[in-house]
Amino acid sequence: MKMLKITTIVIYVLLTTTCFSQNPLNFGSDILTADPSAHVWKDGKMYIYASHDEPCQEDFWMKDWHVFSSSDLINWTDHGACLSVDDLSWADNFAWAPDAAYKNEKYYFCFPVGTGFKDRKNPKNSTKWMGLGIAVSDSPTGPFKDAIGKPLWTEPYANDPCLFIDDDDKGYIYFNGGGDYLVAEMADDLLSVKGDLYKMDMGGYKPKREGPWVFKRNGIYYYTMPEDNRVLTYYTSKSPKGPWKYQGEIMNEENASNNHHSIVEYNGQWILFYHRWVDTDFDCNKKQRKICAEYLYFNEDGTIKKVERTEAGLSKKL
Ligand code: FUB
Repeated sequence: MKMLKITTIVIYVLLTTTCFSQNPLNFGSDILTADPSAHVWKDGKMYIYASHDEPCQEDFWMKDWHVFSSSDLINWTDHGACLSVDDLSWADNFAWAPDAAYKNEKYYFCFPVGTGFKDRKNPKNSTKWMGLGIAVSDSPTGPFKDAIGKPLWTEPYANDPCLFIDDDDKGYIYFNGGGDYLVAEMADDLLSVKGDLYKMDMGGYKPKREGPWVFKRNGIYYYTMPEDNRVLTYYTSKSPKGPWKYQGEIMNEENASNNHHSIVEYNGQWILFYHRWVDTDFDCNKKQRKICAEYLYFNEDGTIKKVERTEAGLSKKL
């Protein structure tokens, strides 16, 4: 009897922690992934465009990006590297948080990359520069080909792009770079910026932040971001260029670590993808980044309900 009880408990623990534990997402290997940019394309599948950490990385020296896809958000396929800095003539490092878009029956991959290095002890010796490139493919999984052979612009410094296509098919690029919250309208072919970078009105609140993510729901535009690089917060607006109204926190900070994210609707349910710093088996014994996901809910008035990090993630019953 005692044996039966123990076996039942062991099976229960295994089922709840192994089979039903979906965070971090299971990409079928111990690949280290961060900065998930999630999109649902016309085949109905979810695609994640992610940056790829080297094991035990120290200063975000990163070389390529991977694409993952899933039909049930539980079983994922790693389609491999969709682009690498080795494919570029103008940058050789910092393959950071990318984004993707579908327009003109093509898939566009917008990527931040750079050159040089950051001297953290003597910042005046730093030579690091980062800019945004644009690559194109006929397939959502790539391979993508650098479409213009140079960055979209060289000044100002830019990383963490969000390429948002509005319902009227106009494309906008939002990015991280300095204290200004900038956006630019993209040319119809998404291969250049149309007009000047536009400084958005953020309602008087412009904290330090990284990767913005913009989406639209029920006619409201949402500008979401890791505020102070760590706490997911958001603004809303009636226009893709603002003015924006600050609305507060989506997900709190964990271990003073960065938390890049994206928010997307899948079969009527909204999902938050984000990364978490987790223990791994790598020799360095340091926490490393892996992508996780949670359901996200809205209040009646369109505000976002705060999201908690869970082990179960998307395996929870809706
Ligand atoms: O992955 C490199 C950088 O770390 C990203 O570009 C930032 O958003 C942060 O997640």
